[in-house]
Amino acid sequence: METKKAYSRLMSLVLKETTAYFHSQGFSQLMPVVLSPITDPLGPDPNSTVIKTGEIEYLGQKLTLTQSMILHKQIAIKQGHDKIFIISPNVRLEHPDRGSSGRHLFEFSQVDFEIAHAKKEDVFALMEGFMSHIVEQAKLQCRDELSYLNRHLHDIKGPFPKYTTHELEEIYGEDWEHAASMENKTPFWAICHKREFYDKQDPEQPGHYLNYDMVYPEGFGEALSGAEREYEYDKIMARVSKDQLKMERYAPYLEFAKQGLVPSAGGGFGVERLVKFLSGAKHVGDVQLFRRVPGERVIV
Ligand code: ASN
Repeated sequence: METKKAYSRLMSLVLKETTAYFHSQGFSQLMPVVLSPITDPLGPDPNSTVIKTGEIEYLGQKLTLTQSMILHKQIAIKQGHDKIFIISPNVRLEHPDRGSSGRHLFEFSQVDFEIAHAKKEDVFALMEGFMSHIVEQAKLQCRDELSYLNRHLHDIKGPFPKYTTHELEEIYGEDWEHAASMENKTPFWAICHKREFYDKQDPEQPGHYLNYDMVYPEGFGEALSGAEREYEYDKIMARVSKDQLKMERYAPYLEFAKQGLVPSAGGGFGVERLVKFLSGAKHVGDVQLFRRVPGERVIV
């Protein structure tokens, strides 16, 4: 068996079983958006190394390449959808230095989902069930591929441990992600990150956020990021202005927000990073048939 083929078989399994799992939980699958006047600002975030947002001009309109579908997810929920997921291509033009992290791509796909009126605990339960399902199915349906790749996967069962980022910083220092991921034997949740304006601030503890990352064990690092969302217009406007974002870049989204968004929670996880975890690949680019690694020239 070719190594590339083993990765592709695992990728195919992930796409099939992700779709099956989210359908089994009552989600509708939506089509992705690739070009839009609005996209996720991805910051301000001190850890972000996106050097610019991809943009094209078409018939006099400036359209950005999707960095994530978060804003469209909130608009879809406002339009009456209650549980949605999208396998969404994202373009993030990362600094070439990120090529050596083993975890960054400038073009990848994420499974982006959102649930109306949900809380973070609903997302925890959904994803804990998902992780246990996907590992079980990989072991069952891709036994030959895993054995060829010499990858031994442990069964996964929720609930996962939960730590605040403040606790993690105290134990491991500011760069806690890698050390904590190395030390844990199961995926875990890291709660409360200072992040984009759409992640809800805890009304009872200003300066704290109702958001979360799911982190893989064994040093595989961040798997998912998500949050309960800001949905009240005044709060969104205050956050957008605090982040010094250009209001006009978000005008169509802010117009929807003015008419009233619906409370929701959700998240997104990278498909390639999940395949990297399942296969034990060294670099996330290895699991892509057509590599998109920051700093490497694109062949095809
Ligand atoms: N998909 C993430 C979310 O739902 C956002 C992101 O990818 N930046 O919060």
